[in-house]
Amino acid sequence: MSRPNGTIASSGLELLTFGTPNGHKASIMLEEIKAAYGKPDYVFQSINIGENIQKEPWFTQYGPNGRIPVLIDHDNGDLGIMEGAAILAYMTRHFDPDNKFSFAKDPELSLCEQWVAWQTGGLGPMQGQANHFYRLAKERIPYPTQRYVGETERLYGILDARLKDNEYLVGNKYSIADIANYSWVNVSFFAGVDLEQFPNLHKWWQRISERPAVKKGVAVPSEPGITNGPFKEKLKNDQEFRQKHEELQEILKKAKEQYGYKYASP
Ligand SMILES: N[C@@H](CCC(=O)N[C@@H](CS)C(=O)NCC(=O)O)C(=O)O
Repeated sequence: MSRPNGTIASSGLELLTFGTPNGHKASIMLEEIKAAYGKPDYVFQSINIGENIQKEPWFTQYGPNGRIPVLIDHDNGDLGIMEGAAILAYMTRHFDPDNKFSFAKDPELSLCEQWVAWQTGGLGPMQGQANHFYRLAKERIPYPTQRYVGETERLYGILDARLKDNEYLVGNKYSIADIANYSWVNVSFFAGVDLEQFPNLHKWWQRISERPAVKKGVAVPSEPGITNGPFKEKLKNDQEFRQKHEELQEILKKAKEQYGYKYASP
């Protein structure tokens, strides 16, 4: 595929995205709305963030932060919206008239906003740093490794407690609060967090993973390798991968011991 260098549509919705949790928030929502209402359809472009396409002027014209995802509504003056949470809100406001994935009034409306904000301000940034220090950085540094993986575990504990007596995060209805948080929980193993430590959260993750629109959304722009499903398969079947995983887990364990990490949540 050639390198994207401009928009590809002149009407309807166009999503600029990549196979990451923040990208999945947007694509899952677009697929859910399409499945529930039969419209709108959308086109997408794969923005390889490793190639810095998201920093090019044609992209930052729509998403000034130079990060994916960005949704462009060509039918609304080519309006570009960055930030997964803002995309979820936009889709809700314009394309979810029956509040199938949102809420019309309080207390659910404010609680839904709360859990989306919590994901954007807490879970996403912390788990993003856990990814970086646990797995992606060129060197393994014990302090930030245990700090960010530990904080991600604390946040998973908050979700786990919330889901103890609730099937979904708000009002016992699947909503954008679940979509925002699911997209990150769906890549827990990549950040070094064993989801099975959190039984309520694990069941919630399984329940949401079964949704056809979620499966479709997670496969945009292409089938991912970093989500929990493929990750666990690879652990079973690929010896080299399993060895690397065990090494990283050992480094994490030692880092936690070195700094006296104690799991405490909530
Ligand atoms: N707060 C933003 C975060 C967006 C973000 O961090 N996107 C990452 C991919 S998950 C990205 O584009 N990284 C590439 C870069 O930083 O250049 C959201 O929720 O959408």
